[in-house]
Amino acid sequence: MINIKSDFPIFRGQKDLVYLDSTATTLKSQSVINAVSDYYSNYSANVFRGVYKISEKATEEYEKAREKVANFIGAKVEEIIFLRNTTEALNLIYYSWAQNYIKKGDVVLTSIMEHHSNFVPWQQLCKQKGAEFKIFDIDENGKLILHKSLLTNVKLLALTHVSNVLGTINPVKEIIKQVRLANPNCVVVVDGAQAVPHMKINVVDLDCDFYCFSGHKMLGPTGIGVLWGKKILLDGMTPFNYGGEMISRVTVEKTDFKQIPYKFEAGTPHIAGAIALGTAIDYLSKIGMDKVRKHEIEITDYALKELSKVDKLKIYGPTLAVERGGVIAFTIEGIHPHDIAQILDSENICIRSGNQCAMPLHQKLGIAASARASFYIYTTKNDIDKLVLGLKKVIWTFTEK
Ligand code: ALA
Repeated sequence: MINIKSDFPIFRGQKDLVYLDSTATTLKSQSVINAVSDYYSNYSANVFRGVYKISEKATEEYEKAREKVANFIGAKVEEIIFLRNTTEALNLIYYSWAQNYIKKGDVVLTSIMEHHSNFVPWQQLCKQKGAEFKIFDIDENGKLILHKSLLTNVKLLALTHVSNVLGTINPVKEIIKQVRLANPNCVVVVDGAQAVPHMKINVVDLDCDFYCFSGHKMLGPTGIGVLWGKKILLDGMTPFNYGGEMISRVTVEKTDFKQIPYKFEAGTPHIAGAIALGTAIDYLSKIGMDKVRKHEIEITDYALKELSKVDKLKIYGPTLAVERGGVIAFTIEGIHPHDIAQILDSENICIRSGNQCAMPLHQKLGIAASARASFYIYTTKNDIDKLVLGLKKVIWTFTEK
């Protein structure tokens, strides 16, 4: 069981803070904060543009970060594109790949458990192109129902690796295998926002085509995210943004673009963000992703057991901790999730409430909103105990006396 709260300065100022919203964004370790501060304090020059020492240092650190990301997910360095977040990565695929390749009559397959970021672009794409929008449903345990009939003519499969609501870990590798058997030319996009921070990922082993994730959900700063794509696809794609540093030559008549990844990184990037994401990866690697995952299973298992003892509380998603990430969405009969979150906040306990950016899933579950507690490496069993006590207060508040 990991207890590393002392590495996270937020707990120094707020000793009784119970932070259970790591699915929305994680806290930042002192080392990550130091990396941001170090860049701005000591070498805050632009990358690729200067021939002076601090610019060269910035470029070197930025590219080192790209290497760390590549190693972390088993990818080639040139296939790592720094963007703002998962949403931007998915939109890049939508604009630069899907707009050119999806045609009338093609099938685009996704699932009912997607975050809006991996649902709305494909829904809109299908409307624009006259393509068919198909959706994997879920069973009563929040697992995908993998109907073979859905696999016919699939040109694009867009799937989340781990649900940000149900916590379900989808058998992505197996699904990709099946989809490729039925459709050898299918392109597979995986939303890894809730997976990369929590478990060892190897994009080559998964055999997807694109994999997207955000730095801020894995201790890194906000505003830095990653698109990984297969070189053969990225090479054939048009740039997403035009501007500085993504061109090799411009004349009045024409423009030649740089090679990947640079043709997709127009303008000054989030230099400090990328470097500090590299530091976050160092931090996670030092713990070891197996240990990160083991801790998450332990905490989730404990939370599932303790929460199931709370009166009138319904948990959504798989029953076993090993089948889910560190996130538990729940409702309490007769109490609105926003009220739950607000009363918990009065106890300094942070959870998320609302539709969790997954309205189609909530419609499927027959609820307008849910409450959600989510965990990371700094979450302890003591935090879960405080959550359960807090929920008892919530129920007491709403009980007629
Ligand atoms: N995608 C983030 C969440 O699920 C913001 O909370």
